[in-house]
Amino acid sequence: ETSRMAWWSKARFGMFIHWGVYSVPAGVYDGKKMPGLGEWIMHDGKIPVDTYQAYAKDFNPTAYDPEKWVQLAKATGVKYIVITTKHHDGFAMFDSKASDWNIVKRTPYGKDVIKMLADACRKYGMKLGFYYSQANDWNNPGGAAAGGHWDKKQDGSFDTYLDKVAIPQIKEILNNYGDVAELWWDVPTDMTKERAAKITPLLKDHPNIITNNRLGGDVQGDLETPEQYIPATGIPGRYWETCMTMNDTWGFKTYDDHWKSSKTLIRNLIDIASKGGNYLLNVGPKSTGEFPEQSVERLKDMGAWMKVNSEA
Ligand code: JFZ
Repeated sequence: ETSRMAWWSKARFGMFIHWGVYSVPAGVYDGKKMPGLGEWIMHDGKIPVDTYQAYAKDFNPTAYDPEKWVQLAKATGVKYIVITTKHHDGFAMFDSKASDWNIVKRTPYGKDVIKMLADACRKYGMKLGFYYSQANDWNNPGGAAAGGHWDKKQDGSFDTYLDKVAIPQIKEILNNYGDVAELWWDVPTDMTKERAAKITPLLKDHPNIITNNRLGGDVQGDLETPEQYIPATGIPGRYWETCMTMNDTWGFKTYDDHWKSSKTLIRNLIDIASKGGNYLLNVGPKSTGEFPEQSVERLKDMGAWMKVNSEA
């Protein structure tokens, strides 16, 4: 138990990456700047399934260079990366046999960006974890939607969705990309104990994976996940990881200019480290495959601070 968590408790600094089809509308629907999170645009705009799925045709991240991402993460002092393999829009960023709603089948790009990132991480000795939205899925029929469905195409049985889409996809991400450092479940809408109990056994052949506390059905996991804040006195007796955005959104929005300063981000890292937690700091890449320049600038500033302050 302790040794399994050893690398993680020393890591202190991780990079969260929220990337998906939502980087195409990038916060704008029907000519309107949508309030709220970039990756929630389909839900918040009640965008019909067919309309949303058409965005995938414009998702062509030809500038995606995962080695560049990993090298920047390394230079920043980041010890692990956690990327969205599937967010609530249900879009698989990997080659999935369980659903056609994936990057290989539905985009002009046609490549498995998770595989490419996993290869780059292996090459540079970066640990890689996967975010997977196990319950909310607004495109695969039967998937949960916080607040309910808005399009008939979403209708179906949640249990069938779990059996036919979520569970097979969890097996895919666990088995097809090498070692998975961390599994990041999110938003357990409709997840009962019985349903969660179908998922936990999938991890038994992967004893080193670290899991967060958002699977649902009272499963505690290894990590608490304070979101967008730093617990005043840490979380005694539990491992914890504060996840935080650099501006106000996780998924890219063209016009979100509410960036935290590099100084604030460095101070957050120090504050979290001093309280025994990890900082999972988010980047929301553009649909081109590039990090926003404001994120790059902040990561470079953090890297410069890390370098100066790690010299003996
Ligand atoms: C979730 C997602 O809905 C969101 O899009 C993003 O991926 C974020 C990291 O996680 O949002 C949450 C989940 C839990 C809380 C708040 C927002 N919470 O427990 O306070």
